[in-house]
Amino acid sequence: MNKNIHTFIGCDSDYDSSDIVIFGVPFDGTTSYRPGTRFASAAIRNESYGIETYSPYLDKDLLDIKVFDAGDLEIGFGNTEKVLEAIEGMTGMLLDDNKKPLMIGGEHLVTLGCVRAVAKKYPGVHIVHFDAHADLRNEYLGEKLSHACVMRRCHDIIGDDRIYQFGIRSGDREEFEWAKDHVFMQKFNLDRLDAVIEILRNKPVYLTIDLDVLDPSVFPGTGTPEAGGISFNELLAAISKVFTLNIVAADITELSPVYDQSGVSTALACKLLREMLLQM
Ligand SMILES: [Mn+2]
Repeated sequence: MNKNIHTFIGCDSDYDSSDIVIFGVPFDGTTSYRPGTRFASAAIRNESYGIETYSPYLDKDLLDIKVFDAGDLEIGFGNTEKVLEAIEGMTGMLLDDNKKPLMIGGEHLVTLGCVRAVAKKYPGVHIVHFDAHADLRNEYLGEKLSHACVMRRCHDIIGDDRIYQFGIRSGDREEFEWAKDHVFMQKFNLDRLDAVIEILRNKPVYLTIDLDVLDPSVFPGTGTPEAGGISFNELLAAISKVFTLNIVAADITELSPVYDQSGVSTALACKLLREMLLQM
């Protein structure tokens, strides 16, 4: 008899022997349009049993690597700063234990908690950011801690020329103007990724994937769908390049399973997570 353990498929190694640690943050407290990302990490664990542990893309298997699934952070709603502190604490502990954190959101603001911890450990960290949205507002509806401001808050910490955005096709005029002087922004697609990879070689890199970078036709399960996105194969090829860099931590955010009754979006997230784990 085995005890009932519910992890992402193939990720049931113990903490001490694991190199990578997954944790979920079921938080969507600042979501402005359609909430629901709080259900993403549980859905990803559930539906992960629908995919294989083996990746034919990489000829690697989750059963051959050591990953600890720490479950979901216990968080309250109503105090965003407290949630971010919990994420920062968790990430900092994992980094101190020489683990690579892979966080499952949640809305995109959760990235800020992780980046706070990563920037303390690796002051020279750079961020690679895939998203439909610039997320560069200084405030949104009077709130500075908002999913719509997350990359701006990361910029507050790490400064100019450290954030590399791809796939961006939504934001207000001010964000796009501000971006010109402070971040690298590739609008609409993944062009120039190869050049960025060369710039970031030998630097510590944080990878954040807002899944709405994908076209809503392949990924409808998200709160703020934005037409004109990239394909799954394009994202897969891109992250394979990004993982040739020194990735010190990563996240995937903004899956909102309830908006895709077909379950395809969750299945896609599971597959992407497997490919990330195998390359991390
Ligand atoms: Mn987005």
